[in-house]
Amino acid sequence: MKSYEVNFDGLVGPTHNYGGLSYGNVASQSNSQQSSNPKEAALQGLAKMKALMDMGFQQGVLAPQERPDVAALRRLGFAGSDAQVIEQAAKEAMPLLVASCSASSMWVANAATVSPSADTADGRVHFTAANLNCKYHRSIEHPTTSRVLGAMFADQQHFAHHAALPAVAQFGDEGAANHTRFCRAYGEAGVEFFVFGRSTFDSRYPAPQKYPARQTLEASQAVARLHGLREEGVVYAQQNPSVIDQGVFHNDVIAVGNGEVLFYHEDAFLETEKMLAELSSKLAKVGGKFQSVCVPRSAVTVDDAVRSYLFNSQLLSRPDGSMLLIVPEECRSNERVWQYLQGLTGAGGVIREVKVFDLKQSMQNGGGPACLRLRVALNETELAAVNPGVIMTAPLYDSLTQWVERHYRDRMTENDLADPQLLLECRGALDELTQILKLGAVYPFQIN
Ligand code: SUG
Repeated sequence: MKSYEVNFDGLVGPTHNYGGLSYGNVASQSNSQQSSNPKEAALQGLAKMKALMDMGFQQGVLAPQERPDVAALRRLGFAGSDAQVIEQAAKEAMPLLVASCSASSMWVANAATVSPSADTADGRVHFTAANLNCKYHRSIEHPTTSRVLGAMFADQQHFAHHAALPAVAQFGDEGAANHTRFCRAYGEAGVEFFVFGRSTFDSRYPAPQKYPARQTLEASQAVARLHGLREEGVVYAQQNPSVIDQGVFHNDVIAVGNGEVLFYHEDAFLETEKMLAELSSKLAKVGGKFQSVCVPRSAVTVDDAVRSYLFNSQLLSRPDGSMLLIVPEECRSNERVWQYLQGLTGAGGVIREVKVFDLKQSMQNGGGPACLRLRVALNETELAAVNPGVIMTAPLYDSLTQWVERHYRDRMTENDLADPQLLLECRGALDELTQILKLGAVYPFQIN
């Protein structure tokens, strides 16, 4: 049976802004308070989806969330009508209003961890929504994420959904940003690779000194248990704490994998040799031949990687078995990175082509091509069971582009977030979106 990797990209929501909310994420901190352009952000994301679809890849779309999140503000004690809640928060606690307005759900690599059916004990595709509890503005995403994923992958015969892990730092879980799967073919059993930043209960693992390690080993282990993964099909590795302290807040900022290939920076992991050997022997047991492509620090520094997002790229398989790397424009403007990429594609290795996309609006908050997509490996039968409303087609691209043009502002600053009219605009837009994507009622304003 045929199988595919389907990339579901997060559609950027209408409140996209630069709130400076993510300590440890260099771009988010350095662009704080700049004015943003939500319309351009959404169109940049849609252009990437369309381009991948046109290249023959399976592409889907994941809906944004209701923002401002008035219900979240009410839980923090703001009361009255929706407009009063927003006005009061703007007056008394602007950082909370900004957090409740973040369009951060666009980075759907953090929406969930997904295990394909070939890896799981019950033969279903398993999803665990990420609790994202390291940052308040992201910790409020998972209830709606679960409803949206439930509406996209509704068929219980093929899809199993798990609620987010307990919402405490000990089980900090950032979803697929710290998870990669290696396999010979998408429909065959593979090796799931979980990368964590620290351990909650075992003090032998070192931790970063400056910035938070968002993913714990215990969270990764819980997800592997929930998904019914075999021990032989799982590898855990620790991220190098010193790169976290240099701004590598997720593993997908320093490594990316696809098929039998891991593309990574020399400084990405601890005990790299041991980890590579384990990946290689476990993949061999399911018939695969592991290959690693290490980028030396002498060619690209960790700082270059953080600024250019070289590793936050999409590594995609082409029909001839070679691979294509989708990188952000910032890779072309970094001389060392661009030179490295020219050498890489010219060397006759597995990565043969690089395609560049302008995703500046998202990049300025620390979200590159890989952050914007959730990978779901599906066989033909499972793909047919996905809600067809969320699979990208030329007509869907046209309707989403027109929808963005109709509803989105082209400039957003902190003052705009305090405008109660924005809430009405967003709800109107999202109500229409759920009809376009055939999701049913998924937003708090639609179900309460
Ligand atoms: O969680 N930025 C996101 C970026 C997530 C990138 N995802 C992956 N690497 N997979 C984060 O730090 C910034 C929001 C603000 O500052 O307005 C933010 O949430």
